[in-house]
Amino acid sequence: MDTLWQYQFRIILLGDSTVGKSSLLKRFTDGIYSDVADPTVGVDFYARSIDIEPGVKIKLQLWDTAGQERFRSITTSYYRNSVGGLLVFDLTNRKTFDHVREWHREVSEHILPHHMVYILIGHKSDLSRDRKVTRDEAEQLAADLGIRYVETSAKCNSNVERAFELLTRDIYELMKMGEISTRDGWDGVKSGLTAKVLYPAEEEAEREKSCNC
Ligand SMILES: Nc1nc2c(ncn2[C@@H]2O[C@H](COP(=O)(O)OP(=O)(O)OP(=O)(O)O)[C@@H](O)[C@H]2O)c(=O)[nH]1
Ligand SMILES: [Mg+2]
Repeated sequence: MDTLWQYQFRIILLGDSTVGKSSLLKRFTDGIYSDVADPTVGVDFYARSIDIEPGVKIKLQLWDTAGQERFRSITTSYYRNSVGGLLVFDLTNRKTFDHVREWHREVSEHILPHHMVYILIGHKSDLSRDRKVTRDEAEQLAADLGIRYVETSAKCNSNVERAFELLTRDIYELMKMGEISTRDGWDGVKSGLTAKVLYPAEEEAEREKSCNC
């Protein structure tokens, strides 16, 4: 039987081809890494759950997009239904860092008037000798965009869990504050069957109020 979850978040991976989006996802969902990886064709789908706090399990639906320009018409159709996005660049490839602002602008404009919660990922941190982007530069870009920055390596399994957990936590907190909510015709966030577990005290109070005896 499928594990029960309270919420489902749809998360999308964005960034140039070969930055390591699929490798990051395979490490996070299957715990595997390969030095040989085929470019993604169109869009791939992965899933994993995270226990965000006691009694609250979040199912992540993870959409892996092709970075190659020729698939852009397919990948753009997945932006709208995502609540979170990982903007990924390769720390050893300057161009991929320079393109992050374009990715951010393209996606943000596409989903207007709605918003997405992003995290900036500097990937392939294991290749420290080939680094072309400093941590300071990347942190500055993240600050300009108003988002978090994390350096990851799928090869060494460094910070992979942390990156997904931070993004999930940010979305969850915004949801608890009411800044993100489920809405008809949008698949970014969904409530599971046991969503009431989240606020049992409020539920109890509601029940007492509506009691006629
Ligand atoms: N050294 C190192 N190489 C990595 C890492 N992650 C991915 N790679 C390599 O980078 C190459 C591209 O990885 P992919 O995961 O296919 O990149 P992608 O972003 O999914 O590319 P597209 O599907 O074309 O958009 C592969 O040869 C991977 O083995 C990492 O953490 N460290
Ligand atoms: Mg890929």
